[in-house]
Amino acid sequence: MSLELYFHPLSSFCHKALIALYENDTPFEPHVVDLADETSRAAFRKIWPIGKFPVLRDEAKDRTIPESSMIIEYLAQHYPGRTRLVPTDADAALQTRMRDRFYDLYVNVPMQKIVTDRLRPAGRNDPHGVEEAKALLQTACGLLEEEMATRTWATGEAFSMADCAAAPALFYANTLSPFTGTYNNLSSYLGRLIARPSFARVLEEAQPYFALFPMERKPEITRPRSEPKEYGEIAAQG
Ligand SMILES: N[C@@H](CCC(=O)N[C@@H](CS)C(=O)NCC(=O)O)C(=O)O
Repeated sequence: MSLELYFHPLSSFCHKALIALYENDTPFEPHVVDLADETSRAAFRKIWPIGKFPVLRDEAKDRTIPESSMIIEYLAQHYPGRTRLVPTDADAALQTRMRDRFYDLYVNVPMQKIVTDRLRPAGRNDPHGVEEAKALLQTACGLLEEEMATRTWATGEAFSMADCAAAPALFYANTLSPFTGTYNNLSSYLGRLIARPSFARVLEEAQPYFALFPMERKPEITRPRSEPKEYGEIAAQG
């Protein structure tokens, strides 16, 4: 097996890469990185000194690929499958990359800021930064809510890299402030993402780790009961 993925099952950016791998049943060797463990962290930093995951290692081509979007671009180029993660048409590819950037920078990053602030040592929190992140997240969700009124997937009717980015970002954002009632189109889109077998598998594998998630309320996956477009909402348990 030539591909290895360094990741953590709770990490939203790692979910994004895992969805892409599972979409095309791309074989890879998983390496779970435990940043709390000195040996695991040091071994990972030898592979990628920046220390952020996911990182893909391709032994056959002797390539190390960091950054979730670059990993998906690399897979689309070198290990394509039935789901075309990046369209071949240049304009469609641009739309996909734009949506990928939007979900990463304006949904995932502010969501992470809000969540990771809870992990900071007492007295070292950043309330101003968290307020800014909350405002950015609301603006982004408002724009996406309008956009998703007429789309099945992030860029239209075909599942792509942009949906790999959207799934974990929206999943965790919904645990901070549930979409139902406020962002109904986004809520339905999230339901479709959760019903997608690739993301359902990622969430199932993350389930044992949710106890470590620094939330007041832990996320729980509610499976679609009949019509995937309408169900699949996330409930939060107290
Ligand atoms: N731009 C990067 C972001 C990666 C990222 O922020 N990963 C987080 C986990 S979701 C991480 O490695 N956190 C550990 C740390 O910052 O020490 C990507 O798209 O892969």
